[in-house]
Amino acid sequence: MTTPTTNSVGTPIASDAHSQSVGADGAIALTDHYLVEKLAQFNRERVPERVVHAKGGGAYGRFVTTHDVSQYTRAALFQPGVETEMLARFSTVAGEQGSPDTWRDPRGFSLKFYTTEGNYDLVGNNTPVFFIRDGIKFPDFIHSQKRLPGSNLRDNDMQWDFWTLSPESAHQVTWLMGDRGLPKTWRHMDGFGSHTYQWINAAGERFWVKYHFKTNQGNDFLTQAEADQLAGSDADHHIRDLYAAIEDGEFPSWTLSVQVMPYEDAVSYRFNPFDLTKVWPHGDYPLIEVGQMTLDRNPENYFAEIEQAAFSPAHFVPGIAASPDKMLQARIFSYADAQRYRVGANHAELPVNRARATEVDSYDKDGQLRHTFRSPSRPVYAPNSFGGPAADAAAAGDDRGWQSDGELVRSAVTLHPEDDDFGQAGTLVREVLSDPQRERLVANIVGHVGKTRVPEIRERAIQYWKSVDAGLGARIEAGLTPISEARTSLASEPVRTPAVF
Ligand code: HDE
Repeated sequence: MTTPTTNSVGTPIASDAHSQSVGADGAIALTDHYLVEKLAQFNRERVPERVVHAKGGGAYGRFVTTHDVSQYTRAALFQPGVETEMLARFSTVAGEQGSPDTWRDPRGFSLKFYTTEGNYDLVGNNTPVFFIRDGIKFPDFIHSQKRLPGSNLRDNDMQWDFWTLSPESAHQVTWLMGDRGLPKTWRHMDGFGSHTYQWINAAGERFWVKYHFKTNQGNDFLTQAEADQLAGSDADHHIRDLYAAIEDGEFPSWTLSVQVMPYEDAVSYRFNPFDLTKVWPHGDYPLIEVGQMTLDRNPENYFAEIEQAAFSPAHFVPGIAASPDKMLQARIFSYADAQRYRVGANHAELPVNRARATEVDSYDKDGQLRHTFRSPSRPVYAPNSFGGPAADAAAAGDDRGWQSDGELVRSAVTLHPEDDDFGQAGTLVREVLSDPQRERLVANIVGHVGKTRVPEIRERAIQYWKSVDAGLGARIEAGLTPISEARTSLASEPVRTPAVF
């Protein structure tokens, strides 16, 4: 038995095929409020897309803590045996909502854990480092990765101009130009918290940690040719793969391990342990297994649950806190600000963003689309004499942060003995990559730098790679020579190139 279609307030409607008009062929009547409602609602179906990580997909799942790490953290979700419902969203960075899943890019790896102490968000990437180490450069960095102001085209000169003028980017660009820049699917890539975070145990002892989610499906990648082909034949390749795998009961899973650095080690460590362009060699701080993350439920409604999902690095829970990483601190402001703009002041009330395993009991009230509220007998201010909730430092856990002092300055981070911009990128190339991976890295870089048109930028890119590794740089230079020569011969002909800046 078909139920009647209704309008937005539940009233059955007469037709979804014919507007109300004067006679069959006459003027449409403004009294056709259903026609008006339908067209007006249609105009308002989009919320502003994410300014970065716009293209993505996700699924629900669960995290199970399988090992005892309670000596490092009191966080409820990381106590042995605890199972926590969660949501994951994976994404590219620079592409808009309709862009191909298989463009070369880092992949977002956003996790929301609905814990008994409130929602904990860990918003990382599929690479352990990042392009910059100070958030003030982030808008400029993203501008250089997106589109030229005049032609609205993406531009390799912009990308390499920014990267070669920001040498701290070398480690992440080496990851990006390698296999990790083109994961075969989201199931076949690792995830990282990237930043250094702070864990605090029940005794109030503090530790520095880095998160590693190792895919249990094994890392796998696309070649540039495969990725280019898929970009044309199936722009939603990664979304489709994850959705179908879960539909088919092939639930992807990851093993979470952490590296733990004793609080006191940070000051004298050989690298700045809070510099997001650096990793901690596993020989210094080995991986300690924590638990298993499994994704086993697709969203019922993409827009409601994925497009409006609000992940924020500011969503800590007791036993987990920030660190002196400047990038993490800048992100603590930015995400909720982006969500207030994109989704609205009360985005945390949406089912996907609301705490699920505990009660929200705050003094927040009103604001657009507010629809949850407390009993009228409950005070709306603190302190109060009428039994409203009160802040509880013990329940909130230790948020002393860390020891810090000094004049307010604008400067680069403090360098530690082995800190430089190219060292870890060179180690990655020489000691971590296999020969086939190095071959693909050279080919990918030659292909990408080869699309630059400004000779000075191309020359600077060659020096950039020679600074990473002399042999690698020489091979890239050799690979670019024919392209540069061809460009030089062409330069004599009047070629119209889009204005670069
Ligand atoms: Fe983001 N980033 N980011 N980012 N980022 C956003 O927040 C920002 C950075 C990452 O699936 C935005 O809600 C600043 C590092 C992911 O919904 C925005 C800085 C890492 C996602 C924002 C960074 C990330 C975002 C846009 C420099 C890896 C998708 C929409 C300090 C460790 C989250 C939004 C999702 C999204 C700001 C750098 C990863 C604009 C200011 C480093 C995975 O607020």
